[in-house]
Amino acid sequence: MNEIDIVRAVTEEGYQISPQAVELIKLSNSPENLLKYILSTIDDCVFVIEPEHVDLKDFEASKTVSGIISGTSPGTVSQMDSGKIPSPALEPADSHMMKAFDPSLDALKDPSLNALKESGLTLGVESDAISAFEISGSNTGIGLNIPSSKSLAPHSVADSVADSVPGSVASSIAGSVADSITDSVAGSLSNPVYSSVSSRSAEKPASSFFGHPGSPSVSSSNRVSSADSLFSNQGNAFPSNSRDEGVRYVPGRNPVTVLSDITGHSTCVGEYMQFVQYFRDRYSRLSEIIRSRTNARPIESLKRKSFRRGSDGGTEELSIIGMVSDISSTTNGHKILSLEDPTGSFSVLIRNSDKELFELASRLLLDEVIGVTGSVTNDGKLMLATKIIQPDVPNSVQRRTGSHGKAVLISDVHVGSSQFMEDAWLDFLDFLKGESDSEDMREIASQVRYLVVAGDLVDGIGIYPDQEMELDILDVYEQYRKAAEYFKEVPEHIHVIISPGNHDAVRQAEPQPALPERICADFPKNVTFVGNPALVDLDGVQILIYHGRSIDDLVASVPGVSYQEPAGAVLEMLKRRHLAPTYGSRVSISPEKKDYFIIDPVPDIIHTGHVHTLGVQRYKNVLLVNSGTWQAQTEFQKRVNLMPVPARVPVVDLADFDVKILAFD
Ligand code: D5M
Ligand code: FE
Ligand code: ZN
Repeated sequence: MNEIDIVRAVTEEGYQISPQAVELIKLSNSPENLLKYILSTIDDCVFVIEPEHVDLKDFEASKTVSGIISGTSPGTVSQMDSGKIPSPALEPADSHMMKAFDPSLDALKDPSLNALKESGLTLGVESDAISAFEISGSNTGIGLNIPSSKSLAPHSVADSVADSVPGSVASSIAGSVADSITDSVAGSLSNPVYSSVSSRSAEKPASSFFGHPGSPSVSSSNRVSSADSLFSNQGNAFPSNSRDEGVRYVPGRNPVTVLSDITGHSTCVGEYMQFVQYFRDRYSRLSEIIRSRTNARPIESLKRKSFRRGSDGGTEELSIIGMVSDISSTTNGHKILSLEDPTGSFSVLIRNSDKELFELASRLLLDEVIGVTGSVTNDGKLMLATKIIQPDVPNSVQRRTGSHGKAVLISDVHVGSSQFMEDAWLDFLDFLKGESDSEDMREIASQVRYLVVAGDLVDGIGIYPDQEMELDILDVYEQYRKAAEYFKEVPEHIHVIISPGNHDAVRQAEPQPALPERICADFPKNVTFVGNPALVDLDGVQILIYHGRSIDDLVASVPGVSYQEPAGAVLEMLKRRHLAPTYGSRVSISPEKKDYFIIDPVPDIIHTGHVHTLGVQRYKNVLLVNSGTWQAQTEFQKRVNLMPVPARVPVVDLADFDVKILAFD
């Protein structure tokens, strides 16, 4: 059990832990059991586990412990961890380097807060006072104008369940579960096994990402109930090795290491606890990234007066990290976010007078994980935000260097479609074979080491209504046989990596595993099949391959993101460090143990497709490429005015990340 496992296991239970305590636990000859023991016996009012809570007596230390404890008094945050693991239980309130909330400044510029002042209430600030300028009477208990059906109920699992047949898990969950189970050819969505899974999950309360009890009022406990605990429900409480699953090395002149891939590792059977565990993994890993930049506290602690008061008794600013479970607007046009962490949920007010903050809040998506800094009202029910922090990419992120040659990035080939542009595709194959007419093209071709396909290799069958009207090849296996023939033309030294998309013959729920053996068998040896998404190392350059179905969601919900500039959507993913932030929209997400959509580590390249348009952007040393398509405009695309960019190929130089777009139309 390493440090990360210990910290994760602790935070999943709603606690934090000091590095000294982590070191002590590591010294035990049975760290897992020791940690379970600590977590099951620790006093409820403790937030930070310190060395004093670690009793090695019954969990014999394998090494001497004296050096660890001496020199650091319990509760002192060492240099190593300062800013990472706050110890609010032991630090005096005034030691936090936080800006005091100054009601005389921003707050008074806000007309609604002026209204509040006029209403005779001081800026102390009670949330009841806020209700003086908003409509009161909702069932949130804080008097704000949050639509009652949404109030404090997290979006994802709760919403999905909400509109389902009573007593069963919502269609979106059932769909993803179903897909997870079948692992087979797309289109088998009506398999009866799904309904039995849904009804098995039916009795469980599902109002929370983290398995909080079903009631909209937040539990006073700072941890999930023992029935929902990972420790009580799972044989192995610590997913310690899950992170290493899927590492696969494919040697050769142009080697490939598959670093992260669901293929062969799907654990999902669709039980309620798996959704809870999925969201916990998402939260704990994304919050860890944010925690390196802000000193956040567990949400539960905001409800304690002592934690939200400065030394002078006034309101001080503090930070929390939560998953966005609801976004709503007040009648005065302010925004209310509901944030949830493993210890509870909290409402956050974003005032529209703070233009920059409000603009950022307008781009937030349900289920993304953010940090928020602000001051809490006296009754401990509302935070007035002054800052929103997304996980983002550190400025210091370095590009991996020292590689050479070129990687050709394509997607959305759609073999089998009557709109498949075979002539252009054959020209492309000629280019790869070094048979282009132009000398320059032959020179580029001679440097190509990798060809990466980000999904929709074939058009498939039954993906959209009336699709068969636009198919040249009606049998999906025939489509793959045709594709295999094409790939036999690609020179052997070029290592081809194929990842599936929503038209391919694997489960529709993401993460999708690699194409099945029956299909792969027809392809030549230089093809490596991976899942979707997949993080792959191309001889020293890390590329994250994702088909990009979530781009449809991002275009629909983030202002300024469009199909014409698809790399902009990928940029939004990168800022959230997540490939599919919103659960339950167009992307059907299977609740795996590990959240495969988290962008960690930061890759050198993110390669997406799906929307059939081309886009290249750079953001803090990360190259974002959305490759186009080999399919001309379909009837559907005509109807929605989607102009595809076919037969254009981005070629990335692996030494300097320069991108050239080659045209084959
Ligand atoms: O998706 C190509 C793009 O077109 C992607 O943005 C989805 C959209 N699309 C295409 N056909 C449909 C239908 N029938 N309904 C909804 N959205 C559609 P691709 O995955 O390549 O088909
Ligand atoms: Fe496509
Ligand atoms: Zn697609």
